[in-house]
Amino acid sequence: MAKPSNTIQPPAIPDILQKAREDFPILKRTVNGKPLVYLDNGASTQKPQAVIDVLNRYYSNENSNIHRGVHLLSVEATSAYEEARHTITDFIGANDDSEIIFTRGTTESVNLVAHSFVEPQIQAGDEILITHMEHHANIVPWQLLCERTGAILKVAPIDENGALDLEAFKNLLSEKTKLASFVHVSNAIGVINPVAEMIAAAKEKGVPTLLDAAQSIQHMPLNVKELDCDFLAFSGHKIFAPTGIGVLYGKRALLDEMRPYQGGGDMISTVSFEGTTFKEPPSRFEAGTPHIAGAIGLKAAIDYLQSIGLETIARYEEELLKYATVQLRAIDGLRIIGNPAKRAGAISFVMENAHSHDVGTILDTEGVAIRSGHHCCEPLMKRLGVSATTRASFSFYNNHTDVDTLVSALKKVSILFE
Ligand code: C6P
Repeated sequence: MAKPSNTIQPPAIPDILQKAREDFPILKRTVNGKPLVYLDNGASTQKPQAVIDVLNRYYSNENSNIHRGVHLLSVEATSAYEEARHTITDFIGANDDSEIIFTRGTTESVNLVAHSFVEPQIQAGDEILITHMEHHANIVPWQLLCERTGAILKVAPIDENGALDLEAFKNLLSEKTKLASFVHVSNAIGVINPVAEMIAAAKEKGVPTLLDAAQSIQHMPLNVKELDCDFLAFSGHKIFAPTGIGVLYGKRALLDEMRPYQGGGDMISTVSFEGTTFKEPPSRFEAGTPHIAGAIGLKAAIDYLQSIGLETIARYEEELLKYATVQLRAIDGLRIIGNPAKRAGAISFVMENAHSHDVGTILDTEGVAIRSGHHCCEPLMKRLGVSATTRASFSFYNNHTDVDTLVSALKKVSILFE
């Protein structure tokens, strides 16, 4: 069958994004003697100099524990940490800072909701609803919960293009559903879910929702009040901030009713051997010394992102993904996996005769970093009839030259494995 044409104009790069690329020192390095082409942003994004500088400044000038000391360093570190929380409140449109809990990342945020919100109220025979395209972080915590409680995990189906069956999702919501937890943008195939409709349908049935925004928060503007989700989770390292820091947003009324996730320092009001009382949210859910530098780095990353503007980023990335999709489709032996109507962040594909790990290794020799494997989405891979894919995942600092380098490296793979 003739391959589709690859005639498409490269997207124009807005000046602000052209300049922003210069802010990422790592993008100037070489890999295997070739300029780095970083297309593994779904796994983790690179860090701008502004974030690196803030971390350096924090450790050089303010490093201290928070909420504990009366000395100046502790006061400064505490106020920087709490300012970071406030930045996130504004960034996602939460009502106030008490709705923002710092976690280690999306995974921990989901586990926190499972332990502290769902588990105390779920009974054998009750249900948790997810979709077939979830990351393992939004599958396994629910399986473990079901094992502990006798609850049942329900899975909304998707079609062969990777699109959610919205009607089936709606039909699976019932009075037994204690939570609907679903991904906004699939990390593995880039499909954008109709989350506004999913949340509205859940609300209609009185079902609380948790939105996994790990792969959307860095690509499009998000507002929790407009979405009206009950919980939202994301990871700092996928939004240009350090690893080990993430966020769980929760509506204050729900957080108030929730039991602690972990016990320890800083989350208590009083402790005696007879019993302990707990602080109000968010402190109740932040036991022990948190990742202070991580939170401060996350604030710097969000400030940086907002100085560019997520609308600009979303518009440009959409064009870049279109350009990449057309170019990739024209490569002999390459098949894109998942063809959603709306895509963000990632394109996944397989190559005839070549395992995705071999593709990844060959691309690496050309300086191109992509991810290969099941992308922590084994059920999704199985549904789409593959065991693994090669995934190119994009950020605003990628440009059409990156895509062209990927494409020419893939043409070499195609010839090699003919
Ligand atoms: N996806 C990827 O390469 P953590 O590991 O907690 O920061 O994020 C987990 C997670 C949850 N949901 C989605 C949609 C995700 O994409 C991820 C992380 C990475 O796709 C690493 S597996």
